[in-house]
Amino acid sequence: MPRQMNERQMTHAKATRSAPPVRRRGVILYVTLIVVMMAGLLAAGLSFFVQSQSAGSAAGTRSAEAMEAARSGVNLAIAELLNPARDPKLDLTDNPDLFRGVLVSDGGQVQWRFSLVHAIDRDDKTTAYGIADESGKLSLSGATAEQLMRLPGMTPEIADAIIDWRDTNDEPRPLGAERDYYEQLDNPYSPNNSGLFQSVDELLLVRGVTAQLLYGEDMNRNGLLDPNENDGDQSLPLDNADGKLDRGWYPYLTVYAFDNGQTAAGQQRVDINGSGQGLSRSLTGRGISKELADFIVKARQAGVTFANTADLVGFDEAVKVNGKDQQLTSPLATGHLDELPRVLEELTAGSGRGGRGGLRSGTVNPSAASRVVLMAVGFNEAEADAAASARANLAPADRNNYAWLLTQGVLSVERFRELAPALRGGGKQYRIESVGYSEQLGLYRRIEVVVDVSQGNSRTLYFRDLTDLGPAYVLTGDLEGGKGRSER
Ligand SMILES: [Ca+2]
Ligand SMILES: [Ca+2]
Ligand SMILES: [Ca+2]
Ligand SMILES: [Ca+2]
Repeated sequence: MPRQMNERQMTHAKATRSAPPVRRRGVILYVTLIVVMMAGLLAAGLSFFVQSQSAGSAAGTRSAEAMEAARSGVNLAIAELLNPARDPKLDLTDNPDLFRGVLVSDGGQVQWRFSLVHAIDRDDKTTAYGIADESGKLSLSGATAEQLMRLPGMTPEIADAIIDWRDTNDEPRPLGAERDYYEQLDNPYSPNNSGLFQSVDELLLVRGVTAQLLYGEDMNRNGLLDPNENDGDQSLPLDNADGKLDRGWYPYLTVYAFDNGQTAAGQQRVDINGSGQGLSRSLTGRGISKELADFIVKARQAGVTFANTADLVGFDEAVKVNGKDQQLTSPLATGHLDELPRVLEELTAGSGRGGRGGLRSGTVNPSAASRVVLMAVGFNEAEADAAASARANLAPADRNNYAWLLTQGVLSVERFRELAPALRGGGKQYRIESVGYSEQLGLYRRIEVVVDVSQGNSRTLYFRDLTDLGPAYVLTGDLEGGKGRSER
């Protein structure tokens, strides 16, 4: 049986053919799409295509065009993420020149554009135009009860219930809830008990978690306090009108971010707890200085096991080498931190967080984490504020690891070593929120996609149509202030 295109794919083909993107970087992707679509067209038969096209209502077509504009934004983001020749200085997190109001089709009377948008937690701004790194969120599958407890509004009962929901046993924690609780409900169900959350929304099944706690007052999910979110019960949502936005837990949690134990370039990190002849060569092979490599090898020979790569910083201890006491001092110390970014990027300290195990780690990337998340993993308020200020001026390449927390004076050496087990570098899972819109028509579609690019291609982990929540962000022209109209 020939594969037939559905209406959406058809409109996609039409929009793609009649509306080549203005920006060149989108071209290759579009070529791929066109090839795929043409293959589908041939299989489906041209007559079917023509017939359906004329049957579609104008409104439906417009809506589909808005969706295609939004999808073009996602395609551009993925193309940039996968571009091996991408300039490391290019800022993908907040780059209005690249991601705001990008023209995808110009039919004279009607233009279609997209903007990539997300809430950002920085001293100087709250909205960013670009792609969000999912590694800045706390992993629901890896968070400890202690970390969960630091989320605003969390209770010990709920934190325990979340861990119980996830852990593979049926033994309730002191304040938790397991199978026997869920199975006696009026509409009984079983706890997850697989070790891994499937979605953040799954939290709603956990005892004590309400929509109010999970989603807060931010009904349109833009991280901004909109008028209806601060007028009490005059309009939905039912907020407390206190002039502050309760964002709930949703923006701080993820089930998608994981550390696969690889460098940004895709190489497995070198274990500093390794041994033997090969260790020194492996280290210098990754650009580690002879001096530091020698120190690591010596420490290993003396029986030192490092808990974390951050423990290389300021290491200064008496050890026994061949039965003799010797003071071992790391060359990596305050004033000599040039290699720290490379150390954090290229090296690991055994018992790696690789593979699916990475999903279970409660580590976050401070370059992308909000203050709430930083505090959840142990930063105090002053440190979280200092981190938010420092990273506003960070070069994009410096966000790949967390050396800046030390080199920019955000943390002391002691605190850096203390917090390092909860920290990680940049990830390969990204959240792309794209609004496709036409100012002339006042129409938009808004979508949210999470992609994983860790395998060298793009895998979609999550897709959601957010159109019903409003455009939510300042786009351009008529849609400014979120006054756009949606048609579906
Ligand atoms: Ca359990
Ligand atoms: Ca809002
Ligand atoms: Ca309200
Ligand atoms: Ca409020």
